[in-house]
Amino acid sequence: MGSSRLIDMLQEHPGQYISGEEISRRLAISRTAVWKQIEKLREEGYEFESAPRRGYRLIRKPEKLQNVALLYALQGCTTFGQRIKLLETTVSTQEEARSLAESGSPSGTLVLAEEQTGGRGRQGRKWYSPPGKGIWMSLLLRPEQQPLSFAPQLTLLTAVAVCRAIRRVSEVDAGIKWPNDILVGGRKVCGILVESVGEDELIRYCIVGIGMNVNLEGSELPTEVSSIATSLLIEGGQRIDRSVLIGEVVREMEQLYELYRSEGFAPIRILWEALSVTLGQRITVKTTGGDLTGTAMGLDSTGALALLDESGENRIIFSGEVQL
Ligand code: BT5
Repeated sequence: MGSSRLIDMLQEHPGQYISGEEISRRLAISRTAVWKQIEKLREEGYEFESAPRRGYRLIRKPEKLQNVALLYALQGCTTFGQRIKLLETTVSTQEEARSLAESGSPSGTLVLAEEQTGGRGRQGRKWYSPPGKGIWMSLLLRPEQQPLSFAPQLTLLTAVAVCRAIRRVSEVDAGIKWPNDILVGGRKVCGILVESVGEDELIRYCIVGIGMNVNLEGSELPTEVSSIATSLLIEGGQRIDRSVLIGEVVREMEQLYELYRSEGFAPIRILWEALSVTLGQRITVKTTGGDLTGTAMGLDSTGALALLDESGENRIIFSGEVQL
């Protein structure tokens, strides 16, 4: 309690020193108690400058996600992100979201964690999710009367939302690699995993997992992925307020989902194609039926990738791994 009053006091005068004496007087605690509180706050990630006689000033607040900041960033959303579960650490936010879905949580519920110990990608691959500097989140959606084929389109819609959000909060030129990667300069900054549970050919619920490397330094990227991965900090040279970025992603998703509901996949497809780094490229796609090489032409009306293969034949690919 005491330390939050101290923070309030330092924030009232941004950038200015407040003397230890004044703090002690205003909080009615001893000078030693002031010093102890400052030390405790330093351990929590606050950074202060202290100077003899002048006192203390706040330089940087910890980068922890906080409910208040998230609620503020999510202003304007009406269903997405209206319930938030914020965790310090968890195995995977996908699992948390799934159990919330099964216990009746509403569409739009958002699960976030500072760290995942068992974050996952597609086909059981690992997703590295070190603490404090990334966005590891899962959004529960309960689409009404949507066929199972909606899930791949939701992946593409999410990629558009993430890309637009990144471009809005940073100078970073993010692009989409079909179907679920966001790349910057050829390296992966974000991955998307949509899992769905269906019943009678219709979707009961979807869980949209988004993993984004935000404020990780080069040395903080796990060595296993350091040659293929990057972060927004590395690319843009600027720390980004994760709450703000989360707000942008979720708001974009809500708006694009509304667009999808009123006009179908066609406008999403146009936005996706404009942000794609895959189109026009000669690529090889690893599919369960073998490798296919050709030029990526675009998306078909369902969201599958249209490829003009080396014999001049048009191929439609529903799932696979693209190698650029
Ligand atoms: C993905 O899978 O890209 C989907 C990742 C989804 C992660 C989110 S985080 C919140 C939610 N909770 C979860 O448990 N998951 C979701 P895929 O296309 O299969 O790519 C996985 C591959 O990306 C790995 O095999 C690595 O090569 C690489 N990779 C792993 N961690 C990475 C990271 N932090 N940054 C960049 N690349 C990474």
